[in-house]
Amino acid sequence: MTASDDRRFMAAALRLARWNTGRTSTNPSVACLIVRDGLIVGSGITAPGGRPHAEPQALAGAGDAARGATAHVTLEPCSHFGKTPPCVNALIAAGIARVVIAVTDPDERVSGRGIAMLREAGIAVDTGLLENEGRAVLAGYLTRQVQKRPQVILKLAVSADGMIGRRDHGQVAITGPIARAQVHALRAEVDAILIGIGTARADDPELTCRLPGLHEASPRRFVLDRRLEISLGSKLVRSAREVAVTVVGDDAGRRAALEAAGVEVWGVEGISPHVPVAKNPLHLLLHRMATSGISSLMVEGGAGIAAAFLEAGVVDRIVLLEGPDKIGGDGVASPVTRGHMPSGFRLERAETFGPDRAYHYERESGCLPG
Ligand code: AOF
Ligand code: ZN
Repeated sequence: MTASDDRRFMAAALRLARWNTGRTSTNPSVACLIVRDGLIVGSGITAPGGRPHAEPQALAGAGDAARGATAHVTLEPCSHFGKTPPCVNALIAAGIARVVIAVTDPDERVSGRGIAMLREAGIAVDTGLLENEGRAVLAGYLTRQVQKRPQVILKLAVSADGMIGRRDHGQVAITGPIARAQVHALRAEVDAILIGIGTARADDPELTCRLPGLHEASPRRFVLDRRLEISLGSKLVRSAREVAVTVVGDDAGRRAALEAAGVEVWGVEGISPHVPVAKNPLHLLLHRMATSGISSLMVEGGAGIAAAFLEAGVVDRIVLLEGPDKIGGDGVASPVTRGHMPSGFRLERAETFGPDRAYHYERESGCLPG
């Protein structure tokens, strides 16, 4: 097989891996293609929920054709007995001759051992193929493993004059239905979504994924609400038993009522009004999210919240949606516009959704932890 064939199959594996992004719990969504004589004879993606892993599914599809074949895997195959036996053992037992890997696994139970075990068994291993692309696909998992916090994606929708809404107004439509559907697709890909109490109050949002068939992929919803002021009648609280809601704040009296409604309450130290505000409480919150298995977080609400995350230096990506209409004098200015982008972010791509545009920025360093 030529180097360009290797790239082509790895690119295909990376596209496949995106399929289950956001649906594999704490496990990364990994893809594996078994290729023999230039043909794909088996393929697998980490199953929703995280298991089985990609490799045994691909090997099962390939059957006897796996003997002497090449496995293209987006992440180093696992070497540990976890909830499933090591994928490395399965690859060896199936008689795979060569393994091509995009990204090595930072999980300390695996990290390098997967590759070493394959080589010890006489299998040729090539690593680092399309590594940067692989890191982008695995960004949530890698950020949680290495930085002990979720990958943070800041999403803002701004009017043509750089406003995110109208003062003392409910939801203002800034973008059209095509862009909105794209935002829902993004929601399906992340583990959690966060807004502030101001947005919860003004917009009464649901924050679920409402694309057909993807409701189950809705992210866990977080509201920063120091004094637990969220209304028990809000859509968020009323739907808490269907899609999880966590309110971050502290008030002994309100806590019980929220918990009775099925809401989880996190009194993160430093975010509580009773504790002096720590240097940066957002770091504590993100650490707690990572410990709870959250690998990716979309921050969707409020100019103040957006500014706080940017100030804390924890934003990895910015998705800026821009509508064609102006809001004018009573608008709430966005902390981020195309003309006013925080330093250190570069435009990665732009898309057109009907009358709207979407600009994707990524942090120049640190977004793809190494
Ligand atoms: C693979 N193939 O498709 C995935 C892998 O809890 P466990 O036992 O399922 O193990 C979780 C770890 O497995 C996770 O941290 C990562 O190292 C690896 N994920 N490995 O060989 C896969 N999803
Ligand atoms: Zn595995």
